[in-house]
Amino acid sequence: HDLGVVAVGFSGGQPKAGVDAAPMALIEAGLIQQLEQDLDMKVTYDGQVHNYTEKIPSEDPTYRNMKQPKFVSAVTEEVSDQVYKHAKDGKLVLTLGGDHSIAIGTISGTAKAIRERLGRELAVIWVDAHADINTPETSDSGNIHGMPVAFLTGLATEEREDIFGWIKPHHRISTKKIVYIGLRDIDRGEKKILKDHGIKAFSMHDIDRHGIGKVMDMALGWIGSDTPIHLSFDVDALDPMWAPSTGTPVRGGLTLREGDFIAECVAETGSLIALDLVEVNPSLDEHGASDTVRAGCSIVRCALGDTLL
Ligand code: DIR
Ligand code: MN
Ligand code: MN
Ligand code: MN
Repeated sequence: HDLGVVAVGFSGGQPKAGVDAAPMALIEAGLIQQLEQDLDMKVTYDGQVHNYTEKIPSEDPTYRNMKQPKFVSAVTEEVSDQVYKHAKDGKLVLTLGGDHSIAIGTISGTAKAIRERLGRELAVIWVDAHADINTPETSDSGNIHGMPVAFLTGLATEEREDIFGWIKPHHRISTKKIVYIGLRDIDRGEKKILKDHGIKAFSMHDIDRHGIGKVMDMALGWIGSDTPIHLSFDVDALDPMWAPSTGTPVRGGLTLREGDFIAECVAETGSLIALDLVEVNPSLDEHGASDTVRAGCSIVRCALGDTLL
C-alpha cells in the first residue's frame, strides 16, 4: 500500500506546550520503519516535522471566543492542502499530530479529495474521550481543539477567510456520517448538539454494556460497507493508565487492547483512506512518555493492517 505521512508539530489549538513534539517522538520510536518493514508499505514522507512558524500572525486576538483563531486557521488550511495532495494521488494518509484542531485540516483535505476522486462522501470515526463538537459559542474554554467537528460539519461557520472562512462545502462532512467511540467527557452544549442532530455516538457506557466487539459492529454498520473512512484517533480515548501523556486525560477510558481492536476492525473493512493520531504530549509524564508513544505506535500499526496472527 502507498502511504503519505504528514507530521504536524502544532499545539496552538490548546494551551499546553509539548504536543508539538509528538510526531518526532513517534518517528524516533521507529514508527515509519515499522510501517515500511513489518507492513511492507511504500511510505512518502518529506522528512520534516512541520511547525508552521511562518504562519504565526503578527497579532491574533481572541475572536468569537476562539483562542489564536488566525494561527489555527492558517495551519489547518495548510494541513488540508498537504493531506489533499496525498489523498488525491490515491495514497492512504497518516497524519501525526499535534493537537486535535489539526483534524480541521486533515478531514477537510480528505473530504475534498474523495469527492473529486470517487464522487463519494466520507465517513469519519472519531475515537476520543471528548466530542470536540463545541461551536465557538458553546465552548467554555475557547480552545479550538474542542471545536473541529463543529467546523467540519458546518455547525460552526465563519465568513472571515483568515478565520476558517476558507472551509467550503466540498471540505465538509455530514453529521450523519460521523460516529464517535469512547466518549466520557462531554460539555452540556455538546450534548445538546449531539442530540439535536441525531449524531451516532458510542460512549464508554455503551462499551461497558455491549462490549467493544458489538460496538464496532454497530459503528461500522451505521457507516455501511464500501464507504471511505477517515479514522481520527485522539490518544486520550485510552485510559490514562495506558496513555497518561496527553493534555486532557479522563479516567475510565479504553484499554490498550480496546484501542488496538477499534483500529484493527477499521483496517479489516479495507475502506480506510486516512488516519490521524493526535494529542500525544511527550512532556506530560513524570515517568517519560514511552507508554503513550508506544500505545500511539501500536494504534497506527493496527489501523494500517498489522494483525496478531
Ligand atoms: C472541552 C475539552 N470539551 C473543550 N475538550 C478536549 O475545551 O471544549 N478535547 N479536551 O480534546
Ligand atoms: Mn480530541
Ligand atoms: Mn480528547
Ligand atoms: Mn483533548
